[in-house]
Amino acid sequence: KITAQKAIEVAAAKAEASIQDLEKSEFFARKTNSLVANLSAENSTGIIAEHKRKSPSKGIINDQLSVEEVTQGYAQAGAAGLSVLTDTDFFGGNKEDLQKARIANPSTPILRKDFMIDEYQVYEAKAWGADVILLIAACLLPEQIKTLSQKAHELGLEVLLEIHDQEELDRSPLEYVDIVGVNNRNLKNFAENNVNASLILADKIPANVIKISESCISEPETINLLKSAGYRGFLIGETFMKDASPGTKLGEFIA
Ligand code: IGP
Repeated sequence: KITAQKAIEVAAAKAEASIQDLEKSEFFARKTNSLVANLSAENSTGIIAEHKRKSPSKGIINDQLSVEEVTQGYAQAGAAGLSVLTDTDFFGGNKEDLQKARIANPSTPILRKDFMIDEYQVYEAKAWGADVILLIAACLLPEQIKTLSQKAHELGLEVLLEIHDQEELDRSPLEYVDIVGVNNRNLKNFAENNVNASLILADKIPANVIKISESCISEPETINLLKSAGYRGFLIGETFMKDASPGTKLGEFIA
Protein backbone atom coordinates (compact mmCIF):
# COMPACT_ATOMS: atom_id res chain seq x y z
CA LYS A 1 0.00 0.00 0.00
CA ILE A 2 1.45 3.35 -1.01
CA THR A 3 0.99 6.03 1.61
CA ALA A 4 1.76 9.71 1.07
CA GLN A 5 4.82 9.33 3.29
CA LYS A 6 6.04 6.41 1.23
CA ALA A 7 5.55 8.37 -2.01
CA ILE A 8 7.62 11.23 -0.63
CA GLU A 9 10.40 8.84 0.38
CA VAL A 10 10.44 7.21 -3.05
CA ALA A 11 10.61 10.60 -4.78
CA ALA A 12 13.43 11.75 -2.49
CA ALA A 13 15.38 8.56 -3.13
CA LYS A 14 15.05 9.08 -6.90
CA ALA A 15 16.30 12.64 -6.68
CA GLU A 16 19.58 11.50 -5.15
CA ALA A 17 22.24 9.99 -7.34
CA SER A 18 22.71 6.27 -6.87
CA ILE A 19 26.06 4.97 -5.63
CA GLN A 20 26.60 3.66 -9.17
CA ASP A 21 26.03 7.17 -10.54
CA LEU A 22 28.48 8.62 -8.02
CA GLU A 23 31.07 6.02 -9.02
CA LYS A 24 30.77 7.17 -12.64
CA SER A 25 31.31 10.82 -11.77
CA GLU A 26 34.28 12.75 -13.12
CA PHE A 27 36.23 12.96 -9.85
CA PHE A 28 35.64 9.44 -8.62
CA ALA A 29 38.59 7.83 -10.40
CA ARG A 30 41.10 10.55 -9.50
CA LYS A 31 44.08 9.84 -7.30
CA THR A 32 43.54 11.65 -3.99
CA ASN A 33 45.97 14.02 -2.23
CA SER A 34 47.25 13.08 1.22
CA LEU A 35 46.70 15.49 4.10
CA VAL A 36 48.69 13.16 6.36
CA ALA A 37 51.68 13.51 4.02
CA ASN A 38 51.38 17.30 3.94
CA LEU A 39 51.07 17.60 7.72
CA SER A 40 54.03 15.26 8.20
CA ALA A 41 56.32 17.21 5.86
CA GLU A 42 59.28 18.86 7.60
CA ASN A 43 58.44 22.39 6.46
CA SER A 44 54.64 22.15 6.69
CA THR A 45 52.73 25.24 7.85
CA GLY A 46 50.16 22.80 9.27
CA ILE A 47 47.40 25.22 8.44
CA ILE A 48 44.15 23.73 7.19
CA ALA A 49 42.19 26.70 5.94
CA GLU A 50 38.41 26.59 5.82
CA HIS A 51 35.88 28.08 3.42
CA LYS A 52 32.94 29.04 5.63
CA ARG A 53 30.28 31.51 4.48
CA LYS A 54 28.23 31.49 7.65
CA SER A 55 27.92 29.65 10.94
CA PRO A 56 25.09 29.01 13.40
CA SER A 57 26.76 31.17 16.07
CA LYS A 58 28.07 34.05 13.91
CA GLY A 59 25.57 34.30 11.05
CA ILE A 60 27.07 35.55 7.76
CA ILE A 61 30.88 35.64 7.98
CA ASN A 62 31.69 36.36 4.33
CA ASP A 63 29.53 35.78 1.27
CA GLN A 64 31.29 38.28 -0.98
CA LEU A 65 34.11 36.14 -2.36
CA SER A 66 33.95 33.15 -4.68
CA VAL A 67 35.05 29.74 -3.43
CA GLU A 68 37.81 29.80 -6.04
CA GLU A 69 39.18 33.13 -4.81
CA VAL A 70 39.14 32.01 -1.19
CA THR A 71 40.65 28.55 -1.67
CA GLN A 72 43.29 29.57 -4.22
CA GLY A 73 44.26 32.46 -1.95
CA TYR A 74 44.73 29.95 0.88
CA ALA A 75 46.71 27.48 -1.24
CA GLN A 76 49.02 30.18 -2.61
CA ALA A 77 49.65 31.54 0.89
CA GLY A 78 50.86 28.11 2.02
CA ALA A 79 47.89 26.14 3.39
CA ALA A 80 48.75 22.48 4.04
CA GLY A 81 45.14 21.62 3.29
CA LEU A 82 41.70 23.09 2.66
CA SER A 83 38.38 22.50 4.39
CA VAL A 84 35.15 23.12 2.51
CA LEU A 85 31.76 23.02 4.20
CA THR A 86 29.09 21.19 2.24
CA ASP A 87 26.38 21.45 4.92
CA THR A 88 23.69 23.84 3.71
CA ASP A 89 21.30 24.21 6.64
CA PHE A 90 23.75 25.48 9.24
CA PHE A 91 26.78 26.63 7.26
CA GLY A 92 25.43 27.69 3.84
CA GLY A 93 27.74 25.34 1.93
CA ASN A 94 26.94 22.88 -0.84
CA LYS A 95 28.45 20.26 -3.11
CA GLU A 96 29.24 22.81 -5.81
CA ASP A 97 31.55 24.62 -3.37
CA LEU A 98 33.57 21.43 -2.97
CA GLN A 99 33.61 20.70 -6.71
CA LYS A 100 34.76 24.25 -7.49
CA ALA A 101 37.46 24.12 -4.82
CA ARG A 102 38.68 20.81 -6.27
CA ILE A 103 38.92 22.16 -9.82
CA ALA A 104 40.68 25.33 -8.64
CA ASN A 105 43.19 23.40 -6.45
CA PRO A 106 44.00 20.06 -8.08
CA SER A 107 46.94 19.12 -5.87
CA THR A 108 45.91 20.43 -2.42
CA PRO A 109 44.25 18.01 0.04
CA ILE A 110 40.62 18.99 0.66
CA LEU A 111 38.46 17.99 3.63
CA ARG A 112 34.72 17.62 3.11
CA LYS A 113 33.36 19.35 6.20
CA ASP A 114 29.92 17.97 6.95
CA PHE A 115 28.02 15.77 9.36
CA MET A 116 28.72 12.26 8.10
CA ILE A 117 26.55 9.43 9.35
CA ASP A 118 26.12 7.19 6.33
CA GLU A 119 28.36 5.38 3.83
CA TYR A 120 26.48 7.09 1.03
CA GLN A 121 28.03 10.40 2.10
CA VAL A 122 31.50 8.87 1.83
CA TYR A 123 30.79 8.03 -1.82
CA GLU A 124 29.52 11.59 -2.31
CA ALA A 125 32.70 12.99 -0.76
CA LYS A 126 34.84 11.06 -3.25
CA ALA A 127 32.58 11.93 -6.19
CA TRP A 128 32.58 15.63 -5.32
CA GLY A 129 36.38 15.82 -5.16
CA ALA A 130 37.28 15.46 -1.48
CA ASP A 131 40.47 13.79 -0.20
CA VAL A 132 39.55 13.62 3.48
CA ILE A 133 36.30 13.11 5.40
CA LEU A 134 35.34 14.34 8.84
CA LEU A 135 33.84 11.99 11.42
CA ILE A 136 32.49 13.61 14.59
CA ALA A 137 32.75 11.29 17.59
CA ALA A 138 29.87 13.09 19.34
CA CYS A 139 27.50 12.00 16.54
CA LEU A 140 28.70 8.44 16.01
CA LEU A 141 28.93 5.07 17.70
CA PRO A 142 32.38 3.45 17.79
CA GLU A 143 31.14 0.85 15.29
CA GLN A 144 30.12 3.60 12.85
CA ILE A 145 33.53 5.26 13.17
CA LYS A 146 35.05 1.92 12.25
CA THR A 147 32.84 1.11 9.25
CA LEU A 148 32.79 4.66 7.83
CA SER A 149 36.59 4.82 8.13
CA GLN A 150 36.99 1.47 6.40
CA LYS A 151 34.75 2.65 3.56
CA ALA A 152 36.73 5.90 3.26
CA HIS A 153 40.02 3.98 3.07
CA GLU A 154 38.57 1.59 0.50
CA LEU A 155 37.81 4.66 -1.65
CA GLY A 156 41.27 6.16 -1.09
CA LEU A 157 40.13 8.89 1.32
CA GLU A 158 41.71 9.81 4.65
CA VAL A 159 39.74 10.22 7.89
CA LEU A 160 39.82 13.06 10.40
CA LEU A 161 38.12 12.10 13.65
CA GLU A 162 36.87 15.05 15.70
CA ILE A 163 36.67 14.83 19.49
CA HIS A 164 35.82 17.37 22.20
CA ASP A 165 36.75 15.68 25.44
CA GLN A 166 38.29 12.74 27.27
CA GLU A 167 35.11 10.68 27.17
CA GLU A 168 34.94 10.86 23.36
CA LEU A 169 38.66 10.10 23.13
CA ASP A 170 38.29 7.03 25.38
CA ARG A 171 35.48 5.47 23.42
CA SER A 172 36.86 6.17 19.91
CA PRO A 173 38.58 3.39 17.93
CA LEU A 174 41.63 5.48 16.98
CA GLU A 175 43.29 2.62 15.11
CA TYR A 176 40.85 3.13 12.20
CA VAL A 177 41.43 6.85 11.62
CA ASP A 178 44.31 8.87 10.17
CA ILE A 179 44.15 12.14 12.10
CA VAL A 180 42.54 13.14 15.40
CA GLY A 181 41.23 16.69 15.73
CA VAL A 182 40.33 18.34 19.01
CA ASN A 183 37.51 20.82 18.44
CA ASN A 184 38.00 23.71 20.85
CA ARG A 185 34.40 24.78 20.30
CA ASN A 186 31.92 22.30 21.67
CA LEU A 187 28.17 22.42 21.30
CA LYS A 188 27.73 23.35 24.94
CA ASN A 189 29.99 26.40 25.00
CA PHE A 190 29.58 28.21 21.68
CA ALA A 191 30.58 31.39 23.50
CA GLU A 192 33.95 30.14 24.70
CA ASN A 193 36.86 31.32 22.62
CA ASN A 194 40.12 29.63 23.57
CA VAL A 195 42.13 26.50 22.79
CA ASN A 196 41.97 24.97 26.29
CA ALA A 197 40.35 21.76 25.07
CA SER A 198 43.40 21.09 22.86
CA LEU A 199 45.85 21.88 25.65
CA ILE A 200 44.01 19.62 28.10
CA LEU A 201 43.84 16.66 25.70
CA ALA A 202 47.31 17.01 24.13
CA ASP A 203 49.02 14.43 26.34
CA LYS A 204 46.02 12.13 26.47
CA ILE A 205 46.09 11.41 22.73
CA PRO A 206 48.58 8.59 21.96
CA ALA A 207 51.88 10.01 20.69
CA ASN A 208 51.80 8.01 17.44
CA VAL A 209 48.57 9.70 16.32
CA ILE A 210 48.73 12.86 14.18
CA LYS A 211 46.79 15.48 16.07
CA ILE A 212 45.31 18.77 14.99
CA SER A 213 43.56 21.58 16.82
CA GLU A 214 40.27 22.91 15.40
CA SER A 215 38.37 26.19 15.84
CA CYS A 216 38.81 29.35 17.93
CA ILE A 217 42.33 30.09 16.68
CA SER A 218 42.57 33.84 16.15
CA GLU A 219 46.22 34.75 16.83
CA PRO A 220 49.45 33.57 15.13
CA GLU A 221 51.02 33.04 18.60
CA THR A 222 48.42 30.39 19.38
CA ILE A 223 49.97 28.20 16.67
CA ASN A 224 53.30 28.18 18.53
CA LEU A 225 51.57 27.30 21.77
CA LEU A 226 49.74 24.41 20.11
CA LYS A 227 52.92 23.26 18.34
CA SER A 228 54.74 23.01 21.67
CA ALA A 229 51.85 20.88 22.91
CA GLY A 230 52.45 18.48 19.98
CA TYR A 231 49.83 19.62 17.47
CA ARG A 232 50.80 19.35 13.82
CA GLY A 233 47.71 20.86 12.23
CA PHE A 234 45.54 23.92 12.83
CA LEU A 235 42.06 24.15 11.34
CA ILE A 236 41.09 27.80 10.96
CA GLY A 237 37.95 29.25 9.37
CA GLU A 238 36.40 32.36 10.83
CA THR A 239 39.60 34.31 11.52
CA PHE A 240 40.55 34.07 7.84
CA MET A 241 37.06 34.31 6.34
CA LYS A 242 36.12 37.50 8.12
CA ASP A 243 39.04 39.26 6.45
CA ALA A 244 38.46 40.87 3.04
CA SER A 245 41.43 38.78 1.81
CA PRO A 246 41.44 35.40 3.58
CA GLY A 247 44.68 34.26 1.92
CA THR A 248 46.52 37.42 2.98
CA LYS A 249 45.30 36.88 6.53
CA LEU A 250 46.60 33.31 6.44
CA GLY A 251 50.02 34.71 5.47
CA GLU A 252 50.18 36.47 8.84
CA PHE A 253 49.97 33.07 10.52
CA ILE A 254 53.05 31.66 8.83
CA ALA A 255 56.28 32.15 10.73
C1 IGP B 1 36.85 26.14 12.00
P1 IGP B 1 36.81 28.46 13.28
O1 IGP B 1 36.51 28.82 14.68
O2 IGP B 1 38.25 28.75 12.92
O3 IGP B 1 35.89 29.10 12.28
O4 IGP B 1 36.57 26.88 13.18
C2 IGP B 1 36.35 24.70 12.13
O5 IGP B 1 37.08 24.07 13.14
C3 IGP B 1 34.84 24.66 12.45
O6 IGP B 1 34.17 25.23 11.37
C4 IGP B 1 34.32 23.25 12.69
C5 IGP B 1 33.11 22.67 12.22
C6 IGP B 1 33.09 21.35 12.72
C7 IGP B 1 32.07 23.09 11.42
C8 IGP B 1 34.94 22.29 13.41
N1 IGP B 1 34.21 21.15 13.43
C9 IGP B 1 32.05 20.46 12.43
C10 IGP B 1 31.03 22.20 11.14
C11 IGP B 1 31.04 20.91 11.64
